[in-house]
Amino acid sequence: MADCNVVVLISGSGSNLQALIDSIAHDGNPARIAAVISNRADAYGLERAKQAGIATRVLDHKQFDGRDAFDAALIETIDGFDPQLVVLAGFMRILTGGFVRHYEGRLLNIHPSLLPKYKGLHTHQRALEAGDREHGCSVHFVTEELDGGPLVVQAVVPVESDDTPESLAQRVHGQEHHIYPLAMRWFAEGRLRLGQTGAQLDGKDLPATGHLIRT
Ligand code: NHR
Ligand code: GAR
Repeated sequence: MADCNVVVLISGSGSNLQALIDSIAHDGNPARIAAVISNRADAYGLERAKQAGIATRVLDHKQFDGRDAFDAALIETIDGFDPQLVVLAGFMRILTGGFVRHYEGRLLNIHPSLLPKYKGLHTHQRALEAGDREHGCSVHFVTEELDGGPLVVQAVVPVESDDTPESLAQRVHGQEHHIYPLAMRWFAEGRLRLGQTGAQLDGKDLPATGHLIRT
């Protein structure tokens, strides 16, 4: 792929954004982050973007009359940067079908569970309450089905007997910071695409779990 301009959407601390920035600065990741957009003005990730010289925008969902109006404004802002890829990195607003279809095949999300387990929120607590021995994180193409789109890569994290939601979240985060730069790199290199039947890497269908990494 000649150019891969990326727009990153955040709502919070932006540690995944930082991992993407670092992989470009230090590991030769060929993607270029054109802008970071937050729905919250106080998101710390905006500071990380400014530190890295990346354009930032804030679009506060509370200033819009409903999800359709917010998503329409979001599309306009994103498309002003002409991205080949849009990356959700801790973005906490559910997106409308219209938004998701507009970016079909060029919209990635990272989710803190081994999807299809634990879609939605509070994933670490739910994995502990279920007594799971393994937990982890997933990168997937976003489709209209919330947290249900084709998987690109998953990292498995063993659960320890004395884990709390916080301690488990911390180790899962560590893996998120590996797999998101990896997925962005594959996309920027033109190796990753969304095919008719799911995600493809180097022209071959990925397994239903995506590329699986065990630590
Ligand atoms: N939108 C679509 N259509 N499909 C997906 O797969 C999406 C998506 C938007 C965001 C991230 C997702 C996650 O990885 C994501 C995937 C927010 C919520 C949520 O309930 C759920 C899932 C995800 C993100 N948000 C509340 C809402 O009403 C607000 C919660 C808050 O503000 O704290 O939008 O987990
Ligand atoms: C990450 O753990 C990400 O997987 C999760 O929020 C965190 C954001 O951290 N995403 C969701 O829960 C989406 N609903 P970060 O702001 O430090 O990257």
